[in-house]
Amino acid sequence: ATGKEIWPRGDEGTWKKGLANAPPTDDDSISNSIVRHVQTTLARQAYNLDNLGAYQAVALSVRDDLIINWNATQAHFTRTAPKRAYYLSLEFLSRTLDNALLNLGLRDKFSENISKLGFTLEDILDSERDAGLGNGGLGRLAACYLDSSASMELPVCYTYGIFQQLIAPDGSQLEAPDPWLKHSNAWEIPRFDVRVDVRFYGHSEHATRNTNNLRLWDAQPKSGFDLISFNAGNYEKAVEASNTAQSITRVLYPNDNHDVGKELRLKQQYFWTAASLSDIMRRFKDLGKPFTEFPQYVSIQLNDTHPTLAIPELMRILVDEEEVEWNTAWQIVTRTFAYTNHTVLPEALEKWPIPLVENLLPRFGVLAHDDLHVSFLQAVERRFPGDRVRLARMSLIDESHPKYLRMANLAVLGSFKINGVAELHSQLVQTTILKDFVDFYGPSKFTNITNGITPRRWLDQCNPGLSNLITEVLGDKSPWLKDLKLLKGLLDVEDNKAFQEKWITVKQQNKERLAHYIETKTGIQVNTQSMFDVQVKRIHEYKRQNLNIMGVIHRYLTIKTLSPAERKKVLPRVVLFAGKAAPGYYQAKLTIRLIVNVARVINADPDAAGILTVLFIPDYSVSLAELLIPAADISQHISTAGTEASGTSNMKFCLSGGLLLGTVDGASIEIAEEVGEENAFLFGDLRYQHQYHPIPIEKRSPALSVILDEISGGRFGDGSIYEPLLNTIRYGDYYLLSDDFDSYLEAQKMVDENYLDVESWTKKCIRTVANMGKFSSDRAIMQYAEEIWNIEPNRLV
Ligand code: T68
Repeated sequence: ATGKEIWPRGDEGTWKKGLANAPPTDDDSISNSIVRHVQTTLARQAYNLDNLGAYQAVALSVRDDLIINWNATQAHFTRTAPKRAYYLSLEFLSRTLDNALLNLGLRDKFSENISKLGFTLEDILDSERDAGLGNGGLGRLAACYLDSSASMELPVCYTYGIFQQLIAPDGSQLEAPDPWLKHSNAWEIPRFDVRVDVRFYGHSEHATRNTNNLRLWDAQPKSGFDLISFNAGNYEKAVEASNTAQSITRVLYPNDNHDVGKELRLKQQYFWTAASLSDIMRRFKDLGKPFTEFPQYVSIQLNDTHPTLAIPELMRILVDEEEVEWNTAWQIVTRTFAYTNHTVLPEALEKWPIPLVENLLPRFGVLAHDDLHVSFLQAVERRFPGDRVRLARMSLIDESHPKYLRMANLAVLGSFKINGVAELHSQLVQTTILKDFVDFYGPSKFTNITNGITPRRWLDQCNPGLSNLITEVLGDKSPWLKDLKLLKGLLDVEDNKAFQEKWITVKQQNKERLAHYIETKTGIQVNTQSMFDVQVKRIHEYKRQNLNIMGVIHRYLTIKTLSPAERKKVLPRVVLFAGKAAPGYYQAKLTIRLIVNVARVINADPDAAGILTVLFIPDYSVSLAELLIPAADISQHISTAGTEASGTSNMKFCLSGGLLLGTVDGASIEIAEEVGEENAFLFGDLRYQHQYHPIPIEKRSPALSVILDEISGGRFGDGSIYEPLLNTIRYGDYYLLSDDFDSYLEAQKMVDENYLDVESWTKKCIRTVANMGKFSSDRAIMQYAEEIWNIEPNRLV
């Protein structure tokens, strides 16, 4: 990097002969490489190789190919020294192998070679554990954005990812640890050569750097083992430092859209941001430029407020370590950071007790509490003299007991751009939680970038049948996968009968693939001639799985009133739920229990047999999503209007030709705009202000009231268990179920009626897919690049 080293050492020809310049693609080299990894890397032999071993060997072979490309990319970046954007995220949700094979264009070749070795690609792909290093949409978004960009580096690593979900005999959720790194992770390349100090309290811990496009950090103590204590017979003390350090990266906090405020979480946030910033700083210093040019070479995107400590950390580095003058340093910082908000829910906005911050990170106590805080308040006071209430709202500090540091306010203060993740959400951010800041800075500091999803994973990889059919119509597959607006070409054939037939066949095959999975996992057979109705996402009151299950009960009670002859005419439905509840979220766990027990009663009732099946599929994950989404006819996104920032699974379902049943919320609004209002089932209106209900439930929604009584009365097992859940609806109804129940049933009726006309339904599905181009994460990431980071594609040729 200094340009002074002579390369290569020794004989250049010898080096060059040994270097691979392109991934090996001929048949023999692929199988040879797999066999070589079995033999030497894994030290195993053909006769005792199982799927897991074969997976590891295949993954390592693919990794060899990736590394060749990756090295070339890095060399190219070093040569051209472009501005870099860094996406700081505490979460990342993915699986790698299939994605890598597809992106390298080597899937078919590997598949053939794997068969020659006596395995199947499917079994091998199934052996990969999910990197469940996230809770929900926010973590998966990071993975979609990484896919859409070759120049991002993300700092996340946990020993235990999101917990594994089990369902107990009484229907409750149980949590088990997810040791995702149990079998060494082929996608990690340990780098022991670069170390970064991360200091807490008066102690410090050490980190090793693992290098990949996804940057993973692991905490290690400065000295691993205290030999003096050990020799003195104090074995616990001997490993104490080691355990304390390693516990930092041990587990993912399993909350989504809820602030937990635990010290270990604050440590994690600081650990990852500090390690990443130090890495960013090292790379910048290699350029030999003055610090005032830092923002010309670096943009840092904060994925929610979780990595916001990076703001005071960069101040600390510049002022304390690099001796940059305070105002200059603040200029640099505020031209470097941008902040993405993912929620307006008050309970999700992060705040840290000041005593905790001061104890763990003494320097930040001073930075945030005194310097930044005071000068900011003075600026607000100058702008709005005497407006004490406004001052209190905008302050970095919530002056309660104890005092709290408000992370969103800090993120806004330290960033040059703030964005929401869908049009409506960005409007709400600017008119509610950050309104004062819009008044203060002006609207140009605030913007919208609607989320996107990667079509490589969420269409080509998870729905190969549909991807192939689309390619039949549009020609070569690489153009439309990179420019998703080309899907519009499908409109030319929407009336073509043969095409419609093929479309229906693909959906049918996807349903059968899912039904097979369900039968193996749960023993329950589903009628694949049914409409598949799916709601999969974190279990949360605002997402209203409760509304869905109440609707299911309504459907069931209606079936019970029909004669056997009438029942024969009912359009069969399979209603599928999946999702995890935060372990400490009592109401959400009760919802799971209710769903499981309602499902049991309905599935055991001969009157409903074949026409209504309800299932809660345990342990929702990215790989389960890949199976469920392509099989759906309809998917539900029914959050209380104004609460779901964007939603991204709504995009995934629509891109797989499932229609949308949803509220006027988040990105669903934009999806309906794009695909045509007549092709989506939106209901309710925008009422994000909570209204207090003095009117009894029997008056607000008689239909809903009946259902609450059925549950109370014990129709689905001991009703008293569900009283806390039922009471939140009867009294208060914060999430407005009673307001929306009747229009929800209306919308469901429309769905049923529309589904009966197969041809018109199929056309709706085709039109939906054809108009989903906007929701590619390629579009989203290019917007970040152009409108926020000011970076350009820097292609390796
Ligand atoms: C989601 N947020 C939004 N948060 O709920 C969703 N929270 O509307 C949006 O589409 C998605 O972000 C992407 O923008 C989350 O997933 C979390 O998972 C989370 C994690 C920790 C703390 C708080």
